[in-house]
Amino acid sequence: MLKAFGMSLSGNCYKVKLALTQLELPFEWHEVDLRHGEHKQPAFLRMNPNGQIPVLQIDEQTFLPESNAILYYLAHGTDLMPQGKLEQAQVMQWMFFEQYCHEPNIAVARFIVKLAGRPASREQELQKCIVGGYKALDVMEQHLGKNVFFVSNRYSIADIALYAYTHKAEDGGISLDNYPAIRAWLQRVASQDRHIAM
Ligand SMILES: N[C@@H](CCC(=O)N[C@@H](CS)C(=O)NCC(=O)O)C(=O)O
Repeated sequence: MLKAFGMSLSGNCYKVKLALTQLELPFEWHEVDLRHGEHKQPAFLRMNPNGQIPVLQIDEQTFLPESNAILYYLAHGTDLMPQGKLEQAQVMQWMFFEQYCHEPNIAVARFIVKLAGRPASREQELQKCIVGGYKALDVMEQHLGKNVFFVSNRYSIADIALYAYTHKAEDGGISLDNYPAIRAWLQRVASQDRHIAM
């Protein structure tokens, strides 16, 4: 049985739970206590030396960290991953975009506001994340104005990766009011079979 180590408040961990659920894969969920530093203890570092969640345990010896690598592993050979070489590369394109341009802004803004209580010492960083977050949303809006999903107009792990923090963007003070195509896409994602809320 697959085991997923994560925290329910985390969008990166939600990606994994959503894909496991939609693929109807049996799994055990292990909630990791980040507040007490469980992810920096030797037992956790043996699974992920980088000390971050999520981690997927595949067998006794095999641990896979990095949310988008886990999505790739789970989706391989399923309807959540397109068949063609170019389409698979486009899935990677959007998942790299998510990790480099989207998550570091939208997830971090959410963390600063919602989880860290918006300390004055992080206000400058927050404003930078908000600017970067809107820039990422502009790119998504442009694409979703012409496409119903990110790749081949079919729901895939690219949508799961980008949905996780986009649908919580307002937690970090990033408004979706000016993004009608993104809002319509969020609804399409939420209406997929076996969708679960974060
Ligand atoms: N690139 C990683 C990022 C994972 C990540 O940022 N995890 C956060 C929770 S969402 C974490 O473990 N933070 C604790 C830390 O970095 O010490 C992924 O996509 O899985």
